Amino acid sequence: MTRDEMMAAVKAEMPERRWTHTLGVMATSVVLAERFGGDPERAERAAILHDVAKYWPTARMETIIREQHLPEELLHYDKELWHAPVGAFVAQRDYGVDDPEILDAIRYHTSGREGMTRMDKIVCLADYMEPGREFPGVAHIRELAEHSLEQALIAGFDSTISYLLQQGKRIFPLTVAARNDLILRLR
Ligand code: DGI
Ligand code: FE
Ligand code: FE
Ligand code: FE
Repeated sequence: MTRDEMMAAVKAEMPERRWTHTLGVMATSVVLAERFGGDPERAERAAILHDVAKYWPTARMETIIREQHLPEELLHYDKELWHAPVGAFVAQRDYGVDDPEILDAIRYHTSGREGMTRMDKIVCLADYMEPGREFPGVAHIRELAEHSLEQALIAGFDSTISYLLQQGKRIFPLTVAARNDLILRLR
């Protein structure tokens, strides 16, 4: 599938404001890949598809999680987490993506994971800091991202974890593992 075909198909899956967010994640992923020695074209592909399943009905995502043997543990955490692994499955099945790094960047763009690849980090951070994002601390994340992919991403996870704590929500273990691992490797 060409880049334009993929963009048109993804756009049709979501409301206008989510498509605008996707365009922001695409542009930011390219900038970050150029800044930090990643592959801009492949990072952009992952960005196009990263939220492809965001507006799927919960039941449809749950069915895929069960049928495709995605981690069922997800079902015991916030539904907001589900669209990422489901999106990776959809990218492969419906969009013909077979590049494992692109699929992983989609799969882990929400939770993060231990041992994040450069592409995982780029897409996850771009998702936090694309120009349309507004949340407390986003300006600081953008500043850190001028120099360090890892420090900016840690600040992103910190803000998500703080938010989840504040809301009294469960924290998916991969997010804690991702943050711990990034901090360990910084030393
Ligand atoms: O899909 P987006 O809105 O662009 O962003 P995303 O895929 O990063 O989803 C973020 C949402 O997921 C945010 O509202 C917080 C929520 N969430 C719930 N539990 C967790 C979580 N995010 C992480 N990283 N870890 C969690 O345990
Ligand atoms: Fe997302
Ligand atoms: Fe994210
Ligand atoms: Fe997103």
